[in-house]
Amino acid sequence: MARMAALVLALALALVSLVSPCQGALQAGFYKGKCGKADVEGVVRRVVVAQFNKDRTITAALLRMQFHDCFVNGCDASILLDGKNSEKTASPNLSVRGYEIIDAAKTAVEALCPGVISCADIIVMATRDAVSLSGGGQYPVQTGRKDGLVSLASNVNLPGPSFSVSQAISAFAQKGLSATDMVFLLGGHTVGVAHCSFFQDRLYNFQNTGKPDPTMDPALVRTLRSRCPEKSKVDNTVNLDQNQLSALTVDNSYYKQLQAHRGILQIDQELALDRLTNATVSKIAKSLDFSTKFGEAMVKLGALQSGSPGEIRKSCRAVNPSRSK
Ligand code: HEM
Ligand SMILES: *[C@@H]1O[C@H](CO)[C@@H](O)[C@H](O)[C@H]1NC(C)=O
Ligand SMILES: CC(=O)N[C@H]1CO[C@H](CO)[C@@H](O)[C@@H]1O
Repeated sequence: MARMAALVLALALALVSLVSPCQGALQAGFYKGKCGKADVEGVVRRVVVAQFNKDRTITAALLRMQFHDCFVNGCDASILLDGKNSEKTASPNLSVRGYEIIDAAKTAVEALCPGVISCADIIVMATRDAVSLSGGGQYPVQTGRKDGLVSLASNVNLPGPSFSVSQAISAFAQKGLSATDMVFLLGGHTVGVAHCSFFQDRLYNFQNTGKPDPTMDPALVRTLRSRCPEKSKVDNTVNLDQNQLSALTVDNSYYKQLQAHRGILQIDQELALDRLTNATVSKIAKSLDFSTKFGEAMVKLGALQSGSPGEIRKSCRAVNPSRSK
């Protein structure tokens, strides 16, 4: 009897998956059985582990890459396309890096089953693996994305580092992400670096006052001024998480630093001060389950889709030849 019910249920599910449109149907383990016996996620993970062992900063590179890919036109690997006016040439992309990690993973999966695994999915899988290697959780990613056919610098509408909290909230709301999702996602700044040019104004001439940002810990102002001299030609970098012990670790110390007025970007610091987000920051700073919640927010970021048809690219850097003509 129970077996009968299970059979009926399985049939019903099979039917539902047949009639529902493939576009947008992301699921955990999408590639299971689609590449012979190969464990696609395991193959990607091995590539990421090898790269991570050479350079622990790839976690930051991949997190930022996923944000920039998913936030512009959905997660469709449009960030990866080379070309004169493609997204990666837009100024907010200036320092997006890690393209070679995606190329290496793509080469590894293409060798097993060509034309099956999308570059968009590789970004999301590789980011998850790097996050877990850096002390975050091993969250279950969804896969089944197609790679986009369009990448235009003029479509890049990412929020800027001096956005107010309410401006940033509305930018995220336009993508269906809540203020809480946004606070968790900005937790990506628990790793990685920012160039002086993105926060220089806070050190010397905040909002044309001729003074530093009064919300920044004066000791941090001094440290950052020596790293970022006022009239320097070189654009140095500093850690986004100013707890030097955990600057490479995915944990909640970023939020604790914000509470100590040691945020680097203006938007970082404002999260802890604005009444729209300060309660969430306090909660996360005290919490023990940041990894889990961060993973859930990354899955939501990964669910953003453009709705336009796509393909499985042969090379992550170019649309397939039959299309590009
Ligand atoms: C309001 C939203 C956001 C703004 C304004 C913003 C802005 C920035 C800026 C200005 C930088 C410095 C870039 C540089 O100096 O080269 C940066 C770095 C970074 N961002 Fe964001 N970001 C936002 C959201 C996010 C999200 C949602 C994630 C990921 C979940 C993320 C992950 C990163 C990482 C990991 C870095 C360091 C990259 C590296 O070390 O190579 N950011 N962000
Ligand atoms: C958030 O900020 C508001 C206004 O600045 C303040 O009244 C409130 O107590 C703060 N809440 C928390 C949880 O810090
Ligand atoms: C990696 C990459 O293509 N970066 C580009 C980002 O945008 C600037 C111009 O805005 C280009 O010069 C970079 O090459």
